[in-house]
Amino acid sequence: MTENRHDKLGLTDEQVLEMFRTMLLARRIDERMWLLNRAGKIPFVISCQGQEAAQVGAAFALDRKKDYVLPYYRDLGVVLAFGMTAKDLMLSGFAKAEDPNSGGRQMPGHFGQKKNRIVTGSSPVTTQVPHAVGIALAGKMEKKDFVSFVTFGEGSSNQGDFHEGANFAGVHKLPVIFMVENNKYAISVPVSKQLACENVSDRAQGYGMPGFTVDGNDPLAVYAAVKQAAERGRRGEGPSLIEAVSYRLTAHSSDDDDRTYRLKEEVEAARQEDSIHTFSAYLRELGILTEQKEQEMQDEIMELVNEATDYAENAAYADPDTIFKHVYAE
Ligand SMILES: Cc1ncc(C[n+]2csc(CCOP(=O)(O)OP(=O)(O)O)c2C)c(N)n1
Ligand SMILES: [Mg+2]
Repeated sequence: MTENRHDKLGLTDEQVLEMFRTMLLARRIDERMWLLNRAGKIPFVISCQGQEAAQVGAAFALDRKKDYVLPYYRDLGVVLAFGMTAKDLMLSGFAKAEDPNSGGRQMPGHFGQKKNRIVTGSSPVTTQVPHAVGIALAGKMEKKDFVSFVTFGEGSSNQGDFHEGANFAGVHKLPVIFMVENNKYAISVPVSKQLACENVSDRAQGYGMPGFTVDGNDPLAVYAAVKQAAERGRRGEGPSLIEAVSYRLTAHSSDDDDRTYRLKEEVEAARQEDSIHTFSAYLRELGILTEQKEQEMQDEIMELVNEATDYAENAAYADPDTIFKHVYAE
């Protein structure tokens, strides 16, 4: 018999259903974006597929009314949980004026929405890490009790920005949660050629913080780790490093052909552990999700995705006269 694990974590049946729904919504938006890209309608996709459990599990462990998130380009699950909508994301895919991230100026995946404390990032990977540390420092100086949550890939954990940010946060005991989404690849480079240590979390020790490696296909495992890290941060005990291990189920982006560097058998094997299926199975075995309920959820989500697609496709592009907005002082 399947053991009820979410109960022990203080999560209700409604909350885990909402976690599953958010994971599924992220997946369906992402899948639609690939279709639109291949149909020549949107220029670029960079996927969350395979990482939804880690993203949603983590976001649900935070205070979504108070904490700051500095997501990286795959974090559809994080930004949806923090209040971005399917429509917002489609507007970004189509690069339309109403895109909340940048008014259609940045590439998709550069999430930013002030009202939901989603902090915009740059294209050079890992630059969001020192930003997150700075926000945590500001929070500490102003005696606020939010935590700052930042994500990045395992490949990006080799960038100086990570090491400098982690060290500063460790020295000053700042309320930052560093979450590495280890999807086993940095474009074409497998993790065995990226890291000299076994786990990214091993690096935590060097910066005076705890480090944990968790199953990134299990939203409850990630939830538990991030919850602890957030409590630690709010108690003034400093930062934590969490590595959520999963697998990148798609090519790096819509401009990449992964058949040139990995076997399709490897991808197929990873699909067996796809959290969308394993978490659905968990909920079904406990009777929280039924076939009928899941179908209703699928239908409701597809309607949302269809509406968002139509809306964004028909929305206006930015007025060329606004080209210098947010670039020069007005
Ligand atoms: C500083 C910098 N170097 C290189 C790139 C090009 N680049 C974009 S994504 C990426 C791979 C990052 O891999 P990882 O951190 O594991 O994240 P993943 O894409 O696997 O989620 C690279 C090299 C970049 N954007 N910025
Ligand atoms: Mg990676």
